[in-house]
Amino acid sequence: MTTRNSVKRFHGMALWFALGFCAAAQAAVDFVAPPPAKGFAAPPLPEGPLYYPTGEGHEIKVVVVARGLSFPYSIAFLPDGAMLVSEKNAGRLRVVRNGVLDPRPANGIPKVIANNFSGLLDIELHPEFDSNQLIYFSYNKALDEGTAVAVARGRWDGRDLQDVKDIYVTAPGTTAGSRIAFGADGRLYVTIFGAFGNVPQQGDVVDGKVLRLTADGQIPPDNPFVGKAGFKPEIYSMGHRSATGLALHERTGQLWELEMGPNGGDEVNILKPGANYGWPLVSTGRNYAGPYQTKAFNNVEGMEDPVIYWMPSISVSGIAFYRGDKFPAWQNSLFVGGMRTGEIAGTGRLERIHLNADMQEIRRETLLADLRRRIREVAVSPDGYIYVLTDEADGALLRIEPSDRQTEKR
Ligand SMILES: [Ca+2]
Repeated sequence: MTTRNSVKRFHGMALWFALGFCAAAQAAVDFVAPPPAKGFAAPPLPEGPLYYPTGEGHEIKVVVVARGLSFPYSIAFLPDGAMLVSEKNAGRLRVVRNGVLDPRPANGIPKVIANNFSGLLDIELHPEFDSNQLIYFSYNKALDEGTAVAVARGRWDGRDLQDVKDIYVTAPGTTAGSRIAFGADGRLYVTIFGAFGNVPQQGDVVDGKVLRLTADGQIPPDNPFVGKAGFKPEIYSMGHRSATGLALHERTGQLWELEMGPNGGDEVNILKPGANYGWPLVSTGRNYAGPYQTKAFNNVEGMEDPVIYWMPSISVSGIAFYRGDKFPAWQNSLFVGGMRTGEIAGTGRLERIHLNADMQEIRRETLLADLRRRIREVAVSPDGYIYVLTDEADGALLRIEPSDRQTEKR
């Protein structure tokens, strides 16, 4: 069952009930989403740079590095300064060298199954890439019995991926999205989306979970559910809706998880072994038809509360901590991409969350909202620039730099 089909089926059910053919009409009301807003069209991206003021007082410059990317999803930085970009729907791995997009996609990506949430997804370098050249990626693949989420790795030869093989494949029957990241412990963390039904609370399926694997795709013996009846041993944490982002905070070693709620209830969580993050039993958000998802917002026994949340939703996508020398006022800020705010198209943005030394939110600001684009990914390069991807058929790679023009002091 694909997520897209599920949505269609809910709409079909709603129509059927609304027409009065079923005595259980009341039960279907929750699935009747109101008609969507018209939203905002995106103006063309200019040839030249854009300049913006920011809440901390410094001006930034935004440059279009590459265009024509097909629904780009993630970014990885190579030590030689090149960048890798995954194109979700096209299932291609693209390379940007010296600020120029190579027209030739890299070889080595297997055939992917693409829809709203699936395709070629996240890319990560092995922590010891310098010595082993290993690159990991997650994608959706067709098995004989149905579609699955897979994590694969290959060796980067400077142009292409060699010796690509799957190191982990879910059971068939899902087209869920995924993000991957290496933790401070050298383990590979894998998110599997789980927006529909109660699957995030079921220990015998991986949907709606964060998984923890060795770099070879095996199950570490110290995983929290190893040997526990009714639980898959690869599960690290549960109760996640759609975990669209993972970011390692280098100073603390914490892994921060970004999670998309429905109409409200987008969350940032700090991952802990064996913890339950609540979905669909606890949420700060409303569902798409309007009612609150749950009575309980927080402080529920046995459930972890988010450290940051959004109500209404900004449709969260990528997540990254800032570290580097280009934006001193943004040191340790958390950046989160948003694709749509408050259920209105054309309202994507980049959010910056200012954290104190204890990693608590003290203020936040919205950036890039006037681009009117869905921001799919945010990533900080080793040299301290911030890159974002726009989620479009003609998607763009943008770079945020310190301003280089003389302006009047405000
Ligand atoms: Ca939660």
